[in-house]
Amino acid sequence: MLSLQSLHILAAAAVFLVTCHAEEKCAGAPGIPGTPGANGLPGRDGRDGMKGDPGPPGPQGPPGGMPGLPGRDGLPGVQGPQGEKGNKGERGVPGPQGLPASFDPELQESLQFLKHRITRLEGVLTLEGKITEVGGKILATNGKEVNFETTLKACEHAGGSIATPRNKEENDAIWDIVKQFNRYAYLGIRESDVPGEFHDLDGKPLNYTNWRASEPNGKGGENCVEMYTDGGWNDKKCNQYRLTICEF
Ligand SMILES: [Ca+2]
Repeated sequence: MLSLQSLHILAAAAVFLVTCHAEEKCAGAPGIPGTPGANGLPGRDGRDGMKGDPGPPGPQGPPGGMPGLPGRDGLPGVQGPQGEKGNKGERGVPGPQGLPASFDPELQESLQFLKHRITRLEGVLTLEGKITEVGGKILATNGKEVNFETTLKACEHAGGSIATPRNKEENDAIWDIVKQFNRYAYLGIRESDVPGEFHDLDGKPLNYTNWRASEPNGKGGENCVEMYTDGGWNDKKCNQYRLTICEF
């Protein structure tokens, strides 16, 4: 039993269907919405986010807790002062043996060159009266007058020793310098523990002497020896100022 209203709807629908057939395209009537579908699978995880700022330091732990890990090394300190010089090392192993000097032409040439130069230098110094050669010795003065101890030091400092005549030839050579400067000079001779007995500075007895008449006469009171301007010797106190003459 269709109601009147339903008939109207069917009639409209029929007209509509006819029109539809005529145009061969139909706009369907909106259907009834279906039921919602089931939930899909969960999506994949997203990428990691950026690292956050460090958090504030935590509160201090209770007293008596375990010590923390050691901190990092600090900056290097200022350089300390230089240490003391160490002990001298042991002597090294000797190197390989070289050619004998007589077989080494280069060395021989150098020696000849040096010999030539030294001979010329000695000639100049002798000519100017700076040195006197006698036997194997070279005698020289700096022209200064000082006491005995200072004479010893001055000669040693120059690489030599105080003039000590071992024979008449050497005594004459020293005498030449004494005459040239017209000053007395101390010799490398001293009185021994026995008064009146003199020896050289090594403590050896004298093989040559040239005492003046009635010298030595100090009897233990004059421990040094000076050369007069006549070349003779006199025992004398060591604190006088005498011409420095050294031998090399
Ligand atoms: Ca005397």
